[in-house]
Amino acid sequence: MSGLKFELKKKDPQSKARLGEITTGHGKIQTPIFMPVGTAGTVKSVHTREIKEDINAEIILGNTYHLYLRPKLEILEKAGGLHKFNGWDRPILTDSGGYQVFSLGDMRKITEEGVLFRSHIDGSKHLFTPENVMDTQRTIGADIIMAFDECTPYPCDYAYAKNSMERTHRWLQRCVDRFDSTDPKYGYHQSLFPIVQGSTFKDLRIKSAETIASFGREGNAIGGLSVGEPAEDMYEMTDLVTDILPEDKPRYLMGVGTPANILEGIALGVDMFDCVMPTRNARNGMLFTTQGVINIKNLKWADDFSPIDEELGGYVSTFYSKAYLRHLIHAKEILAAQIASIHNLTFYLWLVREARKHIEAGDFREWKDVMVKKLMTRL
Ligand code: PRF
Repeated sequence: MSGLKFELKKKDPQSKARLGEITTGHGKIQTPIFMPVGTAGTVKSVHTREIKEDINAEIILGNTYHLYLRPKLEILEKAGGLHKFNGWDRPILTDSGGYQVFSLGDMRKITEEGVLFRSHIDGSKHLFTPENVMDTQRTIGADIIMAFDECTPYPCDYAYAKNSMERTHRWLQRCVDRFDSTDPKYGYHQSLFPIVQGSTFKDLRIKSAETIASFGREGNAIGGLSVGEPAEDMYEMTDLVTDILPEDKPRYLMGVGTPANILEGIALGVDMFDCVMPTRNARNGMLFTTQGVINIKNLKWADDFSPIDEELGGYVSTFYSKAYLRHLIHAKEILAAQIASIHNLTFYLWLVREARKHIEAGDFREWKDVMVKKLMTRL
């Protein structure tokens, strides 16, 4: 069973952007990459075949918190893991619950042992510890699994951020001990990525990045950002951290973000991104297009029979018109969520593919500066 491989193929001369390739037990991932979020084992309103063939996603995300509560581990284990359960045979990454217990669970109580919380589904009580979260992610069977951390809220005072970061580091040691003393359940390798925290404090971010790097794992993540802080702070912290995390391992910026955030993150040396934005906003009528952002609910689209996004290409974006999608959204038709989600995800995967092309061509920086402005235009 071979480990995760990361090949660094090219570096952009005018930024920290990199082109790479990750090899997992379920195939290769070209980086920089965007990972559609499939919280409960499904990318909401999108078929597995569409994620593969229309959107061309190379890896999707699942959430430990949700899958543990429902359908529960017994079912996932009986299925032979999440890949078998949902039919997705490319790579999967699972988040540890270190974010969801804080954003979704009621009555969370954090102790050195772990986090006690109540299920948002039925109010039942559960304890997540670094150890049981590793076991749970072994059972779900993702190719890449995340360490159990605390994502600090924003704003957050220095003392809280420091204590929390130090506890996240202690939890990481416990995650590593458990993970390294257990085996994968389904015959392919799993990799554990640790997570940098430290809120928006420079010295804490530096300390955390150094600590995380010293564990020498197969990849590293940056957490605790995109939680309400100004974008400049997010970029400044990311910049500091990517200077410290090893160059020869993939770097994952968790829960980020808008198309512009992703391009800036790539310029700062990040290789992997995930965000609910393309799917969640799709369901509310917000479309990301090659020409800028559209609120498809607006009256101005009522009789616009042009394709959703001609330049983007792809089946739904060229087959359906803006006027028709606007009608479906207003009529609260299920098809609206399907078309809008597939369109937005096709756009996000197009965006990272274009970024890779421009890193390859050596003009990423110039392209990124023009693109960021264009993508923020409201049409
Ligand atoms: N930790 C974990 N998951 C996350 C985050 C984090 O800090 C974030 C922060 N944006 C998103 N998802 N475990």
